[in-house]
Amino acid sequence: MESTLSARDRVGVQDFLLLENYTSEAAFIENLRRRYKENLIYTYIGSVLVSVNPYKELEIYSKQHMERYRGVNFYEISPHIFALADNSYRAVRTERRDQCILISGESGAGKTEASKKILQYYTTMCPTRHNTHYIRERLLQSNPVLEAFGNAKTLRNDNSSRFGKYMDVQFDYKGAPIGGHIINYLLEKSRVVHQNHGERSFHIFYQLLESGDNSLLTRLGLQKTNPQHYHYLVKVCVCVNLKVYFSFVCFCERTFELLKVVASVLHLGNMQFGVDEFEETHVTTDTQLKYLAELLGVAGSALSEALTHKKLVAKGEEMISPLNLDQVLSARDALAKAIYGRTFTWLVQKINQSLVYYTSKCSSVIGLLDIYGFEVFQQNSFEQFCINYCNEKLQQLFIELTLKSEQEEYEAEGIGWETVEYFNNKIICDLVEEKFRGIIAILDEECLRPGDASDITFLEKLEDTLGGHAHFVTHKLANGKTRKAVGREEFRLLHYAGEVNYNVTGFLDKNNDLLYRNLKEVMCQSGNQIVKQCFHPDELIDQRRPETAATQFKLSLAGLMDILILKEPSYMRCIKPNNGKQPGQFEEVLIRHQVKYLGLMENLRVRRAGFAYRRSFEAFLQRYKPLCPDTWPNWRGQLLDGVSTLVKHLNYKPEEYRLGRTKIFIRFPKTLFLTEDALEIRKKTIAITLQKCWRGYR
Ligand code: AOV
Ligand code: MG
Repeated sequence: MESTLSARDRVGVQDFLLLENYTSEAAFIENLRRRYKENLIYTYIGSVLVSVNPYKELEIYSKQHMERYRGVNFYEISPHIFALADNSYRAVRTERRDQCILISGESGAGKTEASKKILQYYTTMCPTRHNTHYIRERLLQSNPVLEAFGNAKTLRNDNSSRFGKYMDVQFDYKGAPIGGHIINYLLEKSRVVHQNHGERSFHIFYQLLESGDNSLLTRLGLQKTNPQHYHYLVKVCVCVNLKVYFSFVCFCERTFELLKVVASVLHLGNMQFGVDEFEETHVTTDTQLKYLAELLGVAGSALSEALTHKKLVAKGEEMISPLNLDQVLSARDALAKAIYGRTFTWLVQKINQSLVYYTSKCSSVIGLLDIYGFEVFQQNSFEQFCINYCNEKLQQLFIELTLKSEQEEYEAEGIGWETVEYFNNKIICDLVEEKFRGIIAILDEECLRPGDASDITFLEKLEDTLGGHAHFVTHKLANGKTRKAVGREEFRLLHYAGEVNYNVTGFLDKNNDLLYRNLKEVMCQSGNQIVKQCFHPDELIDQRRPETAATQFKLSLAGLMDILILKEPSYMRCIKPNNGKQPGQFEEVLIRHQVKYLGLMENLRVRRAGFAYRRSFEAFLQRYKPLCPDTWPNWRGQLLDGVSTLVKHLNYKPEEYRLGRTKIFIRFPKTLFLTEDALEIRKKTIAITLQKCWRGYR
């Protein structure tokens, strides 16, 4: 424990609860800064782990480091992600309580890296059963595959997760990993057809073009050229050095089929169309059509017909009408997005099949949640709206669970609870998801309304319904609620993490997420085994309107909350130190903002409201027993009596501490520091005495 005076001055305290001036934000930031300068990127607030992205490789993740954290009490060595991982693991192993580790923080803060480190810890440190050793490999392998298909370079992060991921790692009664399961949340598939300046599409496209060998590329009808040859990839962008993964053959015997799908998306993007003298739209790139037909295993003529016409079924009769050029282009984009999005889900299913998941009662799980972080760009659209809503939900869960568990602990230990004021973001969650008058409900209503519904009428409806809301602003309503300007096609939400303007353009289309029926029909007949599985003929029979994208997302998040609430949570809160992705740069304004919105000060206040520090009688006695002749070397009676004897010997004043049922609560950090300092001195005298004895013995 970094507790001696000089060490505390240099590297700060390893647990914010021990800050003398715990209500001061300046002291909080100063502590973070000192530690960051010393490459100590982890600090606790009690059991919550706070990390600051180092943006450089640190030598703290080796197997030796892992071993150092195995079975060690949370507070006894310096804070680490492995301590958090091990703590959850011990609860699973010894008490079979299902756990989850919730990692949050804005885009680029280090969530995905953290979740990978946790997985590495489990796959390295846990025992294995001979018949399930392959599970470790598969758990580890799932990451690069999903990252290739679901991550992309954004302005915020070169390896930004564009999908949400919840992964259960399943352990048997001996603590060996025996299975796993992944749930994916809303992939940002619009990225397939459009990227903002300076961003890229999903990694897999570039990986395929950069490292596919010539014969493979020829079979896919692709050329090893600059990615900009492909319309869907044209945006200029610096290269990112990412490892290439084509080793996922073990996941699916269908790697080539999968690459055919990837290639077909690129070909779709390069399709061109012309308008003839009858104003009908036709495919003008026959080579692309030929490749597409071959890769997707469909008839070229059927595909070109389906791309340029729409088929409606009304009262049992089919009506076919030609599409104009704009409609054709958006039908093509819709197809590319559908193919890619569904293939991604297929991939997750394949990985799940290879992982196995036991429903028996003899197992426990640790769930790892790694989602896309809160993000704000110059232009924010439907995707950012969904991503930021997801972050609101997680924040809500964090608030409810940390406060609840704090209160419960006080009750369980029979110690009085003092209420603490805090900002509850439930009001913003409601604003988005409430029935009938939430933003999603209004959006759905506009999507269903026949006639003149448009993105702008959606905006007007929002204004009518939500005009008075404290967290909702538009151009018309901006009466002093906010400092920045709101555009005429925008609405602004005052999120817990900051203000974001959303441009409504495209909201209706993206929420509808429609794919024309005749394109679906063609895909259902695909000879490509993956595409065939992704488009099921039942879809054509079902006349009901599918749930909109936002409603599906809302439902899937509600499902996620149900999963998480049944588990015992651990939290990691990641902080991004600068926007330049640079090591060693601690930008105070940026960090202060995150400390504020992650609610870290409030978290600290709640934890410190009563007592700065608590520890089980057993752990306390074990650590400090050398300080009292009655407890050293061993205490033989009740733990409570032992602790009582010890603190009396140490002269703790009654106002300094309280004994609960199983834990000692210490009010001020100073009490603990003095005890720690005394322990240091005592250990030295013990060592000297032992040396003397040893010499005498010789
Ligand atoms: P994110 O998951 O929180 O963002 P990542 O985990 O992808 O962020 O981290 C972004 C980058 O920061 C990584 O690619 C690394 O270069 C660096 N990094 C993060 N954590 C560490 C670490 N512990 N040690 C060294 N480098 C690190 V997003 O998915 O965009 O919300 O959507
Ligand atoms: Mg990520």
